[in-house]
Amino acid sequence: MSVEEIPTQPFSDQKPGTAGLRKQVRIFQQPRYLENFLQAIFDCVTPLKGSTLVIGGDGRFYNRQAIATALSMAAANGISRVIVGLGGLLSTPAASHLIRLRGASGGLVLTASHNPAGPDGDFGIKFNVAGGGQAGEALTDQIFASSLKISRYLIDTSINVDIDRCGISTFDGFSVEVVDGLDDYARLMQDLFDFDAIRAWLKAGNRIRYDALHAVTGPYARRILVDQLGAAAADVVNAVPLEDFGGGHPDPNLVYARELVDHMMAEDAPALGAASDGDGDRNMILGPGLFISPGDSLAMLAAHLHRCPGYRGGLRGVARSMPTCRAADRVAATLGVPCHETPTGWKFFCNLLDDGQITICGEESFGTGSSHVREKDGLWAVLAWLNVLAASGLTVPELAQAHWARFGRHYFMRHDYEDLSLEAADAVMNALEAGLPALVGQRFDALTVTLADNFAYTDPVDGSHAQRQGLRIVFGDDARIVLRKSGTGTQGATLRLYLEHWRQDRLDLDPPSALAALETLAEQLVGLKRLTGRSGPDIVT
Ligand code: G16
Repeated sequence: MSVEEIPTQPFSDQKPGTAGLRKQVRIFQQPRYLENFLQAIFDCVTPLKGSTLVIGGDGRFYNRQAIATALSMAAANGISRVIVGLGGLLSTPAASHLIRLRGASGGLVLTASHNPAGPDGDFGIKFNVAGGGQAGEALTDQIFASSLKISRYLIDTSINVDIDRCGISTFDGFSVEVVDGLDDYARLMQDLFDFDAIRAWLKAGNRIRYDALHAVTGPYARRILVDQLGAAAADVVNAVPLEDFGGGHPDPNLVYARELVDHMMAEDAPALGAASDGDGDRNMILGPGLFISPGDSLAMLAAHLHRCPGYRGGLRGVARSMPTCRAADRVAATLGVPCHETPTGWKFFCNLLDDGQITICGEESFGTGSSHVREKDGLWAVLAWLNVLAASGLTVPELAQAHWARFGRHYFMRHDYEDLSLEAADAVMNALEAGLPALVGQRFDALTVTLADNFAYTDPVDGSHAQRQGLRIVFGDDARIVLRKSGTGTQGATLRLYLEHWRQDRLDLDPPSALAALETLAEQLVGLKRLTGRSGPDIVT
C-alpha cells in the first residue's frame, strides 16, 4: 500500500440534492471534483474506517472510472473491505440489499437515476448508510460542509482490481470482493413472492412485457422473469445495459417509455406491461389499454399485498410523499393502519421503515417499495403486481375497476416546467406562497380551499424538521394543487405542478379531461404560464 496525500481546493457546488450529488458528467470529470466529494464522505462518515463499504452503479458512462478512483481512495482512507458489483453494476435496490445483508457500514451508489447518460449526460453519487438507506439531511449537510473546507485527499493508486471477475483481491490490510449482485437480490425476491404461482400464471398463457430501457435492470429481469419464472425471453426488451442507455432517457413514464405504452395500448397487449429506470428503483405499471398511475399502484398494492408470502401478516402502515395522490390514504384507513405523508425523497421513508411503522411506501415519481430494502425498488413492484394478479385471478383492468368502485378514483397529473432560470422558478414559488393565506376558505365552483401552506414535516421517529417542502392548496378530500421545485435536475430549475381530483361519480374518464377544470384553476391561482412566459409544460405525466 502506498497512500498519497494530494493537496486540493474546495468546489462550492457539491451540495447533495434529493438523491445525492447529481451533475453533468463533464463537471465530474474536472480534475479533483470526484476525489473531493469522495474525500468529504470518507472524512464525515468515520464508522467506515476498518469496516465494509459496498460500491456499485447503474453502468452509465464514467461508472468504471469512478469505481476505480473510489477503490483507491477507500483503501487510502482505512476502509478494510469493499464489495463491488460485477462489472461495477448494482441496481440501487440491490445495493441497498447488499449493504444490509453484508452488514456494511455504508455504500456508494453511482447513478444519476433516470437522467440521460453518456459523455454529455449526467452522473451522480449517493452515499447510503448502514441499514441501506440514503444519507439523511443531517449527514448530507455535514458532507457538504466538509466538501467546502477540504484541503487534501488520500489515494492509493497501487490498488488495481479486475471488476469483471467475481473473487477477492487482497492487499495489505484491504480487500476487494467482486460479487454478482443478481444472486442475492433474486433470492430476496424469492423469499417475498410466490414464484410458483407466478410461474403457473405465465404458463397459463398470460404474458408480460418488461422494458429495461437499456439500463441496469436488464440482467435482473432476464434472471428473474425469464430464467426463474419462465417469461419468454423476447418479452424482456432493451435488456442489455449500455453506457449511454442507448441514447434514451431511462425514465419509466408515459413520455419516455413510449414504445412500451404503445405496445400496451394495442389490440393484443399482454396482461402486464412494466418498465424500470436507469438504476432500477423506479417502475411503471400498465395493463392492457390502461396506465396505472404510481399513486394508484401504491394504493392497489397496499390493498392486495397480503396475497404475497412475504406480507401475509398484513401491513403495519403506509407512507406516501406529499405530492403523491391520496389514494393510499383511503386504503390505509380501511385497513385501520396509519398513512404517513412525508416530503419528497425516499430518505424520509427510511426512519419509518427502520422503526417498523410502515410496510409499503411510494411516490408519484414512479417509486414504490417496502420494508425489504431502504430504497424504492422497480422490479419488486413488478413482481408484487405479478403475484397479486396470479393470486387474485384478476386482470389489471378488473383489479383497477374494483378498486375505484370501492374507494373512488384519484385522477392525477404532473406538469413539469423544465430548465427555467432559478430566478424565474423562485419568483413563481414566492408569488404563490405570499398569496396562500388569503386563499383559505375561498370557494371556486364546487371546491373550497381548506388548507394552503408550504408543507413542513416533523419526523415521528427522530423529531427532525424539514421545512418548505412544497406549496399545497388543498380542497378538502376532493382535490389538491401542489407546486414544488425539483431536487434532481442538473440544469436550471424545474417546477412541478401536481393536480389531483378525487371522483366517485365518474371512474372512466381520461385523466386530462377529468382534470381540465382543476388545470384551469391552477393557472388562475399559480400562473405558471403567465409568470414564466411558457405556453405550457415541457412534460406531462
Ligand atoms: C429521487 C428520489 C425520490 C424522489 C425523486 C424526486 O428519485 O430518490 O425519492 O421522489 O428524486 O425528484 P424531484 O425532486 O426531481 O421531483 P430518483 O429516482 O431520481 O433517485
